[in-house]
Amino acid sequence: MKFALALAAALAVAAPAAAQHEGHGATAASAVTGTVQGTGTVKAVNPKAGTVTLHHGPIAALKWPAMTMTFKAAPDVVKAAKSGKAVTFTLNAAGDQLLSLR
Ligand SMILES: [Cu+2]
Repeated sequence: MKFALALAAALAVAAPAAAQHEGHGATAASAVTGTVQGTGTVKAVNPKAGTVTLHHGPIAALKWPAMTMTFKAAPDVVKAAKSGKAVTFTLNAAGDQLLSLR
């Protein structure tokens, strides 16, 4: 996780983004390029809606505090998500799509 944290810090310095995330308030505007890493726990999986709900730790690159939120995800990512599982995950730059988790 040291690498991921360093990366997140680098991204936070390098980028201003334009993502407004419900629940993150007005400070969520961040210009991140590439992807964003985080860690958390899967709280719910909704294959029908194509969403995964995570309780994630703080994500410096997006200026997010720890919180629970729901992300859109591709079917294979939704399939890999298991409720209750601790995961390391990757989001898109805007922080509104879950790209992968493990
Ligand atoms: Cu969040």
